[in-house]
Amino acid sequence: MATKKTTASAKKKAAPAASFSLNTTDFKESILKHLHSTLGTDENKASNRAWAEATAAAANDFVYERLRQTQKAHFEADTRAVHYLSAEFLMGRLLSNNLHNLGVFDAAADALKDLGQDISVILDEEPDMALGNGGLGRLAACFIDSLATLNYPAIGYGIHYEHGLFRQEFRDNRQIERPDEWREYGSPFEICRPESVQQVPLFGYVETVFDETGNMKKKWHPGRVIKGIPWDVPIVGYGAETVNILRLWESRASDFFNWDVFNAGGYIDSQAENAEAEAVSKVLYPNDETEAGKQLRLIQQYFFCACSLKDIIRRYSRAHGNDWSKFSTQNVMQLNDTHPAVAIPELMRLLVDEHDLNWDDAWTICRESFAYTNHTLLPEALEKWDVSLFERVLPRHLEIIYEINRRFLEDEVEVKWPGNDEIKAKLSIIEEGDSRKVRMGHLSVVGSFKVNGVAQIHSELVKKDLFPEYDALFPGKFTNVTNGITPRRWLKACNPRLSALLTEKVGENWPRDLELLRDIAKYADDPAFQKEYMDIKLANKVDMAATILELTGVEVDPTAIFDIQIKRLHEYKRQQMNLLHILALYRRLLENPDYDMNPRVVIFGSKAAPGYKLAKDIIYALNCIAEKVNSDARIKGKLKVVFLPNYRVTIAEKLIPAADLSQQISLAGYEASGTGNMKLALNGALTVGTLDGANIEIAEEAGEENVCIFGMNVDEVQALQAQGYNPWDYYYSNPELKAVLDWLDTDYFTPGKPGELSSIKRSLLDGGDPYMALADFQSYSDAQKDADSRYSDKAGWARAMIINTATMGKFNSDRSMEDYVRDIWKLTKCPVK
Ligand code: CBF
Repeated sequence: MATKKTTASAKKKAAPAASFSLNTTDFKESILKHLHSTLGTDENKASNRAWAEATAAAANDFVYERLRQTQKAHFEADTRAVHYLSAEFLMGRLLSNNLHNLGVFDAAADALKDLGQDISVILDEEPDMALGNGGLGRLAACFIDSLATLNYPAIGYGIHYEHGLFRQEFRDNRQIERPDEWREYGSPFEICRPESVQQVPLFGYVETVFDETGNMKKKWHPGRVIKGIPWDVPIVGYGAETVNILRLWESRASDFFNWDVFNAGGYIDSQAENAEAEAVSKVLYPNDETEAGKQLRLIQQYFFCACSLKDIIRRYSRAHGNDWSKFSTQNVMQLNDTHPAVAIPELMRLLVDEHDLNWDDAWTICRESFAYTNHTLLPEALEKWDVSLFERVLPRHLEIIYEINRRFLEDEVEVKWPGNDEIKAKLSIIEEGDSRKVRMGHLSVVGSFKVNGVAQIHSELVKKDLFPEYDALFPGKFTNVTNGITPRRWLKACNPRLSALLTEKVGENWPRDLELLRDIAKYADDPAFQKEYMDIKLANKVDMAATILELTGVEVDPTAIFDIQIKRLHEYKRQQMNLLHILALYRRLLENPDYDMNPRVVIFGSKAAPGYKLAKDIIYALNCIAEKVNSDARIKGKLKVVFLPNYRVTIAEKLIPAADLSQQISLAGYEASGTGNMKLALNGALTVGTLDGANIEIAEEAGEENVCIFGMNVDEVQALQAQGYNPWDYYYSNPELKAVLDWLDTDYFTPGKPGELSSIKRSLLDGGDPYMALADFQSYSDAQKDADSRYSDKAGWARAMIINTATMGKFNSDRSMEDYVRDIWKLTKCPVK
């Protein structure tokens, strides 16, 4: 375990009280008042949903008041603010989170109890707000929670998708996708702001015109204009001093166009136009790090960036009129991946074409205002748009990008590397070839003042492998900010038993200052504390076992090892390697029913992108294997496999407190950071992981002896790739591996249908095993064996879990925010009285 940092006990102090108080009686009255006057119903007939909405409304009385105070304070102080532009915000449920952050969860629970209601049933009414795919969207949600908690002026900007990430069902063991209906009956957590509607131009052509002084100007004649309607979701900081907003844009047909068409007798046409406009914010693209080269996606990206920038400019102009000299001191825009990169040419267009700034001044403002976070090195996820598509949808932006690129190549690249066309081709924002493309990653680097990766190793690889020439050209532009998670949601709210124990030991301020938990390390060898800690883990596992039974019909033993892999399904995350290990265990048990291992439940939660065939095959295979293994009496229940349907934030909140092992088994160099790894370790699980992403930093914090590290490191992976990797070598040299791979070709798991699982074997052998699962298999299997024997040592295991909880302070998203503030955003806090 790392020894450092201030002693926790020195910092022990009471959490700042919320700036209001609400006791059980007041809360009860408020819920009843809202049940009657907001929902128009009565306690004798109210549905669970009505109770939930009345509870939300009672909380909102405080949220809105704090929101008003916050906005007033920000306006009066006129301080610099960060605008977090993100195509995804994976918020999960809001009611429980808001009650916790307001400090009134217990009062609400007691009030509901007095009214004959169970708060857990009421909270279960709320659908997840799943406006994101996975890590990137959930990170954005944690960050805005932390920004509000730390009293920083910040706005999240995104898209108000009508349908978030699809609902996953299993039919005959296969994933099927159903639409998500998170706001079918509206949502009490958002406020429509029609007064801030924006118009968004699209398509059309560009005309060259001359103004009265003879200066040449460009005039864009859009072919269509759609409307962006803002919905504000209040973001309640912990302690509820600051309430910031997340502003999400919904698309609608512009009244002007629609009305014209309608008046001209084209009722059907006007409906079609409505539908087309509304399609823009209709659905979240269900991709995670896979390419989605669709016109609609480019329009989505432009739509929310255009609305957000106009909104930012509107707010700026209210205080500064037409004086642009302070724009970049007042505003910073963070690009969450390349999805909002089109904001760069859009700001140039607004400044040059609409506000008459000259190019150089506008470009200086742009470059001082944007910063970019890279979240992946996977080439397929680094967006590129066909020039022809850009030209059709955003003709003026393409011209601007060409001009940015021309100046960049001539004034910067040529100066640094005179006459070097090879480097110019590499750094050009436009990729030449059969179909020319706009490289959004390049645009983001060129147009930003800082670029950061999301874990130390990832940020190094961004510099070394992804953008080495840019790093040489722009010294100091590239930096690292390791990701984080909010301890409010991911420990305090989701694991109330452990939270209570921690509060008892280190005081109530740890949800803000997670480093305080270091203090519990001193109890790591204390048998009484170990018992308390492990009793809590067991109670959480008992709850989880009930949820598993309810969701899948599978009965599991809560004393077994709960071995959990929860994340999107992708070959680089290597669920297929976990699958091979399950088969190896099963085979060992069949060969020897007394095979020495602790009972184990392997639990998966994961969605596959609907078009990602192999990922869906892996889900199918795991479900088929689960069916067989779970019903095989010969292995005496020593191994169970569970795939929970429709994995989402709410399921994660139940699983994470119950985990013993956290599977973080990506091929080294491919997982930028991971954040599930942080949540699981904070709740005590031991990481079975590769030296990839934030796993490395988790091992540094917890100490190598408290994690199970295996597999090749990045250098070894790159060396093997360079030397020429041949998966068949591993197949022929490892009999167990060969046997489990061959098993996939039989009909053992798919009776009467041999070959149904063969695509997995094929991808690992004929397909070249791009993520080297076979190369790491033996080392993975050894690490799992090591984890199993450690589990048998009850005191040693408890100690390791306690140390994991104690040492995850670094991964508080408040720390990430302070890093961004110090190194990139340069914000000052704006406390709200
Ligand atoms: O940085 C947040 C997360 O982003 C991803 O999910 C992404 O979408 N690129 C990465 O895959 C994660 O490693 C990372 O933690």
